[in-house]
Amino acid sequence: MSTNEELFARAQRVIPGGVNSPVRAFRAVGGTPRFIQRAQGAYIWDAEGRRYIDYIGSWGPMILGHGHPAVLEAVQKAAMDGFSFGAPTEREIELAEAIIGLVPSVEQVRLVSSGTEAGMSALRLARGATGRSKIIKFEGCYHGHADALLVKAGSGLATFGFPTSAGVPEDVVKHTLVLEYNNLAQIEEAFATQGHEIACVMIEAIAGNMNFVRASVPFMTRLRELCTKHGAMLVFDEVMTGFRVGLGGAQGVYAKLIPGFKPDMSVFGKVIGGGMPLAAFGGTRDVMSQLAPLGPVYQAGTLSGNPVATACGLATLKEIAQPGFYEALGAKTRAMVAGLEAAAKDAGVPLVGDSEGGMFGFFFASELPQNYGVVMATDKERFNRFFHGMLERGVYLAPALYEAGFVSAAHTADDIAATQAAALAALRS
Ligand code: KE4
Repeated sequence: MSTNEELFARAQRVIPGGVNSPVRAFRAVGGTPRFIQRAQGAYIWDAEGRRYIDYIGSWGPMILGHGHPAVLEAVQKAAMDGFSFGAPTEREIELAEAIIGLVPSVEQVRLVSSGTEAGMSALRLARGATGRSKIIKFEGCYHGHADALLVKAGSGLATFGFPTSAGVPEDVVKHTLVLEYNNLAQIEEAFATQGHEIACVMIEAIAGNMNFVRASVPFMTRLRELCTKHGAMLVFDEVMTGFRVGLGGAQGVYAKLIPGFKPDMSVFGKVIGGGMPLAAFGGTRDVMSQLAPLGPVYQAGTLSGNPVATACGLATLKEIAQPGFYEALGAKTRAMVAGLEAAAKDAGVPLVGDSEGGMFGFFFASELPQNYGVVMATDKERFNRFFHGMLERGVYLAPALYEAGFVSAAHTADDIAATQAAALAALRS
C-alpha cells in the first residue's frame, strides 16, 4: 500500500470515514485522499513527498498562500503571549474595527470559531430581532451544518423543506423554505404568501457551494426589495466570498451593480482567520445589540476571538488590504480559468468557467449553470476523471464538481502555465 493508503486505512479505524470533514474523503471523486504533511506558498506536499499546486487553499482561507512570513511571525508572537484567556483582548477590538472598516454594511461584529457557528448565530439573531420563525435559503447554497440549515427543497413551493441529514427533526426544518437559486417567480410567490412571517433570507451571493454560480442582478435587486418591503432580513453568507472575491466581499461586487445595495447582516469566515479557527457575523448596531449580554438573543463561545486566531486574521487582512492586491489576484485567477478553457478547446471538450477575485469555478458544459439542478446535471464521470488526471500531474483541485476553487497571491504565472499544460494532457487522455 502507498503511504497515503496506509494512513487512510489507519485513519478510518479511529475517525469516521478517516476524515474530520466529509468532503476530504474523496467520496465524490473516488480514490485515496492525500494526507498533507506541509505547505508553503502555492504548494502542498503529501505524505509521500509529492508536491501539488494547491487550488483549495484550505477551502478559501489561504488567500496569501501557505506560510506567509508576516502572518507566521504574527502567529508565533501572539502564541508567545498566550493561547487563550477567556477574557477580552485589544486584538479582538482591532479585528472588529478592521472588518467594520472594510464592510460598510457592518457596524458591529461578533467573533466566533467557525462559519457554521457564525451562520447559526446570525440565523438565531435574525429570528430574535424580527420575532419571526420562517427563513428562506436556496438549493445549492451551504451555510454550515446548523440543524435549521440542513434542508432540501420541499415537494412544492409552499411546502417547507425536508432535512438533508438524519438527526434533524422535521419540526426543526418546518420553518425553512428552500427555493431555487435565481428563480424570481419563486421569491415573488414566497413573499406574497408568507412575507410577513419571514425572519430572513440567507444567501451566498456568489454560490461557491455549487461550484461557482452568481445571483443575477435582477434576482438580487428584487430579493433586496422584497426583504425591505416585508421586514425580512437579507443575510449574506460571505464565509467563502468575504475578502476572497474582493476587499468588500460579494456585497461589494453587488453594490457596484445595484446602487446603494447592502445586506442587513453578513457572515464571515475562512479568509478572516487566515487558516486559524475564526469566523464572524455582523450587522447594524440596532440588530447586534439584541445579542447577550445586552439583549435577549443568547450566543457565546469559549474560544471566540481567540488571541492567536485574531493575530492570524489581522495579519492576513493587513496584507490583502494593500493597494492592488485584488487587481493582481483577479487577473491571475482569470488567467487560470482562461487556461483551463483554452486547454479544453484544444482537446475538444466543452468547458466553461468563471471567477471573481481569487475564487473560480468551471463546468464541463457549454454555458454557465444558473442553479443547482443544472450544476448537478453536468458530467460527473468526466469531472472525476479530470480531477484524478490533474492530481496525478501534481495539480490539486477541489474533489467535487460542486465545489469552488481558489487562487492565492503566491501562485505564479509558471504555476498557471503548468496547470494549463496538465489540463491539456489530462483532457486529451
Ligand atoms: P465552516 O463551519 O466549515 O467553517 O463553514 C461553513 C460554511 C458556511 N458558509 C459557506 C458559504 C461555506 O462555504 C462554508 C464551508 N464551506 C465548505 C466548502 N464548501 C468547507 C469545507 C468543508 O466542509 O470541509
